[in-house]
Amino acid sequence: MKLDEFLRLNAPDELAAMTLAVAKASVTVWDNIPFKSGLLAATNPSGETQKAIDVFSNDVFAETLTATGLAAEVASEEMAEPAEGKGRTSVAMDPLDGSSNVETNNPLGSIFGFYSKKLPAPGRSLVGALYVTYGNVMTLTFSFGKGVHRFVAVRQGPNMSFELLGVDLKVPDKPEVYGIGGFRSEWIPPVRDFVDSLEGRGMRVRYCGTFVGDYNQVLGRGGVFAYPQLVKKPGGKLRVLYETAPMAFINEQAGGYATDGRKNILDIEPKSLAETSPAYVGSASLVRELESRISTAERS
Ligand code: AFP
Repeated sequence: MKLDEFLRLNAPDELAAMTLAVAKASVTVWDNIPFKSGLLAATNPSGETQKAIDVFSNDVFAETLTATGLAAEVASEEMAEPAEGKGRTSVAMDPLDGSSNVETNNPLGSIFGFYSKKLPAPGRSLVGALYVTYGNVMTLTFSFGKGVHRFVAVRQGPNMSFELLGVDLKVPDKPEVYGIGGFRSEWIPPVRDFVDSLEGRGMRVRYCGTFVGDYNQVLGRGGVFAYPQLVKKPGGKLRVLYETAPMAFINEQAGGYATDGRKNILDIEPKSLAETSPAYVGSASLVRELESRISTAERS
């Protein structure tokens, strides 16, 4: 089944239209990555001068979403102020997640949260979320509150289509992988102790340094991705609106759990667009165990 048909049957009209717009724009971003990676000349096939890939992807997605007429605002890691629109849905995006991985050809991604309220807003006001992976294949994984679904981009000659890869994806019960960001020496002690216990349970470390890529394998294999609270950086690194809340929404729809160490990430009420939170995301029982270890350590 193709993406447009699936969305027509399974998504509210506005979200369907914005998802199709993001899908189209993500192909443009993907096609331009080689020209921004330093591998090829700094001009694209049309002879246009290239911007850095993160600025380029921000502009492509912001312009595309604004042009749908459905966005009330589009906020992004790359913009100081949101782009205003005339629609009802607020979009928060990380247009190129993992951009420091461009040169080494590690996976990259894009993350979108569709909020029913003006930003900054809590994850509980998300009506949909979506992430794109630019890996060995390009995929779109999304939820509008009724399960998590995935499409893959397929190019045949000049035509690009998105074909259904999976419906109602679930984080497997048996966890296999973990990936934790930041320096180990700076993790808070309960996180260090927890991670030390994982190999004894048969889990393997798998970490690429892109949230989308690291979470994507957790969704496929079960486990946990974390960018934890650090001793000197209690707020961690990842941004609530653009990154942790949309991924927590998808993860919850896949049967998983995501916490900032104290509460569900979706219950965070960010005070600013750029607010960060620690993030522990993945298989429900594993992440709940970690949350309880953190709260026990805080009480003692
Ligand atoms: P960049 O976009 O600067 O590459 O950062 C990526 C990211 O925000 C997120 O995608 C990763 O999970 C995290 O940072 C990795 O951070 P560390 O490099 O500190 O592990």
